[in-house]
Amino acid sequence: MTDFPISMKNVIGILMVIALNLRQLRLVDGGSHCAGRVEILQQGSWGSICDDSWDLSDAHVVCRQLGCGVALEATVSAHFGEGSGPIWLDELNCTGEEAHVWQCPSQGWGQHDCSHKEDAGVICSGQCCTLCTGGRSEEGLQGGV
Ligand SMILES: [Ca+2]
Ligand SMILES: [Ca+2]
Repeated sequence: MTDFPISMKNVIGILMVIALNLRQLRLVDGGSHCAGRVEILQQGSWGSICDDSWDLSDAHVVCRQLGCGVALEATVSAHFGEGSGPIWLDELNCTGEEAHVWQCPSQGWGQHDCSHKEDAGVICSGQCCTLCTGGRSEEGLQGGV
């Protein structure tokens, strides 16, 4: 057991990465895991995203993150019903290239001027394209995204 190169510092670093990755994303009340109200698990609470500045670029990041292809529609005004937890993010300004939706510029966790009447949602193209082709060839299907 002398060749065990991971120091305690490394272990703590790894655990912190794991803890950060416990943040989760889901779509609810849309009838499929690829459509619905956007909810993020942060600090142990599922919360929603405000529809201010919510558009297809933001929605694309959500769809890709979930393995659901591309976004067909970014829905606003609680199209999929109102959430009940915190409103975690507002004024999202994704370029569409982010790997995780919480990496997009926003006002910051919990910083918003919204109510759940403004919960953002998304309708994604679905899981088939990603699973069947390995992930990248879904681009172009939607022409002009
Ligand atoms: Ca936006
Ligand atoms: Ca706002």
